[in-house]
Amino acid sequence: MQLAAESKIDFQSEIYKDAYSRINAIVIEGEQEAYENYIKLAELLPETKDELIRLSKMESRHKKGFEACGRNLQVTPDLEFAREFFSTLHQNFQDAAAEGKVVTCLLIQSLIIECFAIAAYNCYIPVADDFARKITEGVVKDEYSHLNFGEVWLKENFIQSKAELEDANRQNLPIVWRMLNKVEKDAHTLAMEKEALVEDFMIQYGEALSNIGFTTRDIMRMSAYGLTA
Ligand code: Y39
Ligand code: FE
Ligand code: FE
Ligand code: FE
Repeated sequence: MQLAAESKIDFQSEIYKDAYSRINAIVIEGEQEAYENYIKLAELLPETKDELIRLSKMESRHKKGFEACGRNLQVTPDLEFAREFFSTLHQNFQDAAAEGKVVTCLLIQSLIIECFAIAAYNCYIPVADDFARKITEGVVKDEYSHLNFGEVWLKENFIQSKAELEDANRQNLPIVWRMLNKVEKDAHTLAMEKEALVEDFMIQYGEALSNIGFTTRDIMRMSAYGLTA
């Protein structure tokens, strides 16, 4: 692992800042969409409304934190790039919400997107500038609690959710792989390796599926959909 303090990452170089304008935007846009998604989930799950509104507020705090990280490096986030980056996953969430498919919404936001965030933030922390590292360390703790919310709800409702989860996994896991391919080069410029992102994502996601109630055999089968992206 490369550590920022010991390596020669030049946070002020144009190459670094150019890559940061896209990665920082992805994170800002991701946090904004996560905020909106938890508000939508609060409507769909009125019995856990207060908890979900609390999670949505955490997401908007995360967004403010990452906006500060961009400002600190004097980088302007490329939000148009970021909206395009999330558009397919975003549309799938919107479509599912419109149909009242709460299980699909939870799989997209609380499992897939949260695992993606945890993988990205874990890989970023060791190579971040000091300012961004402190912010990201605080954020990643929250993301584990968001993932936990999804796991607990889906575990409690596993039998009636299983088929929809498998379907939603088949439709959405390949999208994450395509997203990873689109950021691979910029992530590398920030000293984050795609292999490490994939590894961390699959560990988190596999553990989540296991906690919900899927067997190892199910998890292997479901994970294979990532590979065909
Ligand atoms: O739940 C959340 O806060 C998730 C919205 C945030 C998503 C962050 C996605 C990060 C992907 C970055 C890819 C960098 C290699
Ligand atoms: Fe967040
Ligand atoms: Fe989150
Ligand atoms: Fe490398």
